[in-house]
Amino acid sequence: MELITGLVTILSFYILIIIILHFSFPEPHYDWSKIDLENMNFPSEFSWGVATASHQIEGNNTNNWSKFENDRDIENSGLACDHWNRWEEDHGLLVELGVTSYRFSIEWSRIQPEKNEWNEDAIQVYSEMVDSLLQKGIEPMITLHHFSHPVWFEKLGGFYERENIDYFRKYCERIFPYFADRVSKWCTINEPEVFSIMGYYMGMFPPGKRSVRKAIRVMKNVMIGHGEVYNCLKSLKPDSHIGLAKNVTIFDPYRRWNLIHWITCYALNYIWNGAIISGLKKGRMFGSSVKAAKGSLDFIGLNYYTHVLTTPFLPQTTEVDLPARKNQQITEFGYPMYAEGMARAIKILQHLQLPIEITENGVADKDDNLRPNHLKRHLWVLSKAIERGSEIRSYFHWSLMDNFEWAEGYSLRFGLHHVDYETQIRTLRTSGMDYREIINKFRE
Ligand code: GCO
Repeated sequence: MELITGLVTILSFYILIIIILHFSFPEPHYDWSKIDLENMNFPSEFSWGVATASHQIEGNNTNNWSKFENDRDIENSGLACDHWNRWEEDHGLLVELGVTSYRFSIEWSRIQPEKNEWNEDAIQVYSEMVDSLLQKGIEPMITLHHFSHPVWFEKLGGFYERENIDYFRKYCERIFPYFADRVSKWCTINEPEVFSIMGYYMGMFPPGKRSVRKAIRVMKNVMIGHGEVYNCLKSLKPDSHIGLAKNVTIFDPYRRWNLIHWITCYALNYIWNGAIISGLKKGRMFGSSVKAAKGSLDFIGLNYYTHVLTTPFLPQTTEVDLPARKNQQITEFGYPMYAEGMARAIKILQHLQLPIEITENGVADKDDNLRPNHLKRHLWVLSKAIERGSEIRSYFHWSLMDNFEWAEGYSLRFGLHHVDYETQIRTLRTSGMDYREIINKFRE
């Protein structure tokens, strides 16, 4: 009898916990058939953009990534979109789209190919790019580190070694003055969590390591690096706007009645989102100090793509389809389309009490079947968040054109423009036309 009473008590307790979790952390799914996607509103000063990254589009870079591509025998980025030679043409595409801003990254390995070698010509090219954008009325946002860095830095241990942070800071300090008079928006680091976890735990990004301990150490160092660069650049030009691009992935338990799934969800959310927010807010992550990162932001960039349904059996590679809810559409990356999560990601970042820039959002979809709807749903969610009072200043679609998608190579196409890699011809997709129309409707 006592055993039965005991079991009933445990069971009731379990059910109570699950009920509390279920109602405290809902997973909303809208009935999109009842939503009028035309019904959106954006303030006239809202900034409309697209985003790219140097290694994914420029072609012929020699950096940690090109080295990894060769060492691992994975698909080579090669000529990519040959943007280094075609950037003027590509700036024309920006004008055709009607964007008011453009996020791109400067390739560290072009500017400092060796530890003691600086390439002024490369700086000059980026400087011309900035002039060209400004002449076209397009505001540049520069990312200083978007996954790629010079081979010599990688050989020294990259961000794994705390003392190497100095090289990154010195590099940023050196190039910043060339642009600071014309560029006011900067992202120090793109996705510190993706960079560390993919490179040091999943082993799918350089340097291809597989250790949780290493990934955490790199994440902390990258955040210290971010903080140091922020402080350094702000001292050079206090009125610049400096932030970082944070990938916020939403984690939900796969089975909402399973406590183990909730526990995994909580742990992953801390590692991916919570730790970095804590580093930025409190200067502490994973129980240790990252003091330089505390308060080191003028805005927070949000890169939003999807939610992950958690079980204790975590995928060890991105080459598997992640679990999804019954009616969800699956993107070519293997994760579901979940626009509702963008509102949740915004809420998470609101803990930082800073303006938000949507620095990335997009979808891998080679035939452009999903992208028009994907784009509109996310913009609709964004527009509602703004109506509710969230301070969101911009939206940068990922990406201007198809490009080298890291570990996935050229198999995934994220572009508003299709790129024919044989001829380098760019062709605007239907989604690109839709984006152009939306921008046109709302821009000043
Ligand atoms: C990232 C990067 C981009 C990707 C994009 C699509 O999130 O990995 O910032 O470089 O190409 O997110 O996956």
